[in-house]
Amino acid sequence: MPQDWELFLMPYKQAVDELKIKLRGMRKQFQQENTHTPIEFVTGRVKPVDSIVEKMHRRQISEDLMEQDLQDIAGLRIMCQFVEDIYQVVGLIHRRTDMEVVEERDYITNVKPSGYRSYHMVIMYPVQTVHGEKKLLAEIQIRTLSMNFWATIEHSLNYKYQGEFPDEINERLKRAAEAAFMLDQEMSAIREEIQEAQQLFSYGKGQQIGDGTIEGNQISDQDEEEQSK
Ligand code: 0O2
Ligand code: 0O2
Repeated sequence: MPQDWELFLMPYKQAVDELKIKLRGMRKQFQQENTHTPIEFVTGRVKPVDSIVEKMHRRQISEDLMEQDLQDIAGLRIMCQFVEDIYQVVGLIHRRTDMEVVEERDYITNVKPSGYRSYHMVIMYPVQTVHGEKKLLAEIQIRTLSMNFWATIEHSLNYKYQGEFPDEINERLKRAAEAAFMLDQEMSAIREEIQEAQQLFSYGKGQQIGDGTIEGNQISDQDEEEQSK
């Protein structure tokens, strides 16, 4: 195991910070162009040391294979409004030249037995360090707000039951996963209507008025801050 975890994780932290800025920048660009943004918000984290050690034991990963086999030491999450947005984001990531997609897992088409849905991409990302370039793996999970709601709750229940849910909870979680996906499908069915309304709303917020001040600017700044979290 690394003697100095903080030092070992430094490039991973740098990767998460850089990727958060880049992915949030994509959202900003769509907003600036006044087109529907497929990215609602972005989060990221470096896997805590105890989780790294636990996963290595559980999956019997040796230390020399840690960086290659633990693909989510650097983890990013992109939340979208619609399922269609997920696939747009996947396309956008493929087209970038500053990261290379090395693996993809579509748990939307291939739903996990738990009911989990998300699109996972593993990328090779180069960070610049004082010792030169270091290429490392990062995992990007792309999901709708509804999928995120389900995954967050199921994940927190996991802490309580350590993956061994009582049958009734298991069944209810599966039903909840299907209900969450039905919500996604209903929203997709009226997507154009929703996007039209959102465009009108965001256009109204940034209107210039006579004296050059920006009407609704305060609300828009606050909103922007919330959304970028
Ligand atoms: P836990 O145990 O889930 O509570 P910012 O200041 O906004 O730039 P900040 O505060 O560093 O960023 O964090 P950010 O980006 O808002 O998100 C951190 C949280 O995102 C984490 O919380 C995770 O819940 C979640 N997260 C984001 N990406 C991933 C991922 O790929 N995998 C996992 N497992 N979680 C992710 P905590 O407090 O670290 O953990
Ligand atoms: P964290 O940081 O606690 O979220 P595995 O062998 O299953 O651990 P694998 O095969 O490398 O992992 O990757 P997979 O299954 O593509 O993705 C694992 C990550 O996806 C998990 O991270 C979760 O963040 C998320 N995930 C996968 N399945 C589920 C699920 O059933 N429920 C929830 N809530 N999340 C899921 P970790 O390793 O659990 O770490």
